[in-house]
Amino acid sequence: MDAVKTNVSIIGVPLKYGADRMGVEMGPDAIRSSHVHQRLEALGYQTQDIGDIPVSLQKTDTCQAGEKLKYLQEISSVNKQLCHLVADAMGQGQFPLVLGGDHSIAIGTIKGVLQHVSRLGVIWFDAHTDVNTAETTYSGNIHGMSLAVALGYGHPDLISIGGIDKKLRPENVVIIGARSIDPGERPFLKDKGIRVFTMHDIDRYGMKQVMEEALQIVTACTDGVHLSLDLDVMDPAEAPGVGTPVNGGLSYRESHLAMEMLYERGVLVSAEVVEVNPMFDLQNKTARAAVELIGSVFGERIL
Ligand code: HAR
Ligand code: MN
Ligand code: MN
Ligand code: MN
Repeated sequence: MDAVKTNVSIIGVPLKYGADRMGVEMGPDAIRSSHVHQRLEALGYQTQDIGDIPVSLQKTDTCQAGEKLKYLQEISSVNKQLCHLVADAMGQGQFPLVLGGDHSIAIGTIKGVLQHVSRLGVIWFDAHTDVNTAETTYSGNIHGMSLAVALGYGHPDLISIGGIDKKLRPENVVIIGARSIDPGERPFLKDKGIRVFTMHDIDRYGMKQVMEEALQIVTACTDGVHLSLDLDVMDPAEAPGVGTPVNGGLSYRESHLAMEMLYERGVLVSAEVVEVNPMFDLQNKTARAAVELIGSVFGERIL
């Protein structure tokens, strides 16, 4: 991203069904209103906003009690469209910047990127690990399953998006900032060998060392890296506007250091910023933090 300033294609995905909680569908507009375009243009990028993917409730009875995966039809339909749009943007040489919406949209984003970069690394910032499946989920919320789906595990309607053969390899994925991992997710992470840098690791080794190791892993056998940034990775004091806050998250500066180091490495091919929920936000603090972090991802420096 460094030498030539890529064109950035902004794609809004006002999806809330993966979280089954209202408010997160306002995320794309809150981020736009916090001047994401101006921020990128000030850094020398050309931006193109392709607008929001239409989200509709397909059936009123898709979310009955006892249903394992809530709103499966709605979520797979939106992610199919997103996969196409991301692949099309990349085909035109643009950098896709996807604004969520809940984290189930990582399915469509990653599947779209995989059409162009099959050996893809993923750096996943999140308080959660999002590797549930129908067998392990307590909530039935698909935003807690999107990383598993991108690795090829989950409902056939989801793992088939963009082609069943298009999937991440676990050795090319890292999760950073985790502090809420469900019992059923633990064996999955261990069996697949996914490297998780928990908040404990960040406390103990510092963000600098964690990022050095993480970047080593996601770049070793890949041709590009996708950033999946769930704003709940930040401490709720810094980013209160999320649907599932967990205490003990990243500080404002730790978050920026991570994004700055990611930019310096020059390996990013795509990014998504998810889970900003204006209904729980205070004075737009979380949407603003999201845009400030996007600035760092694209090369903004203090001096
Ligand atoms: N692990 C929980 C579940 O599967 C919570 C998932 C959470 N929330 C997110 N994703 N924002 O990172 O329901
Ligand atoms: Mn297409
Ligand atoms: Mn998440
Ligand atoms: Mn999360």
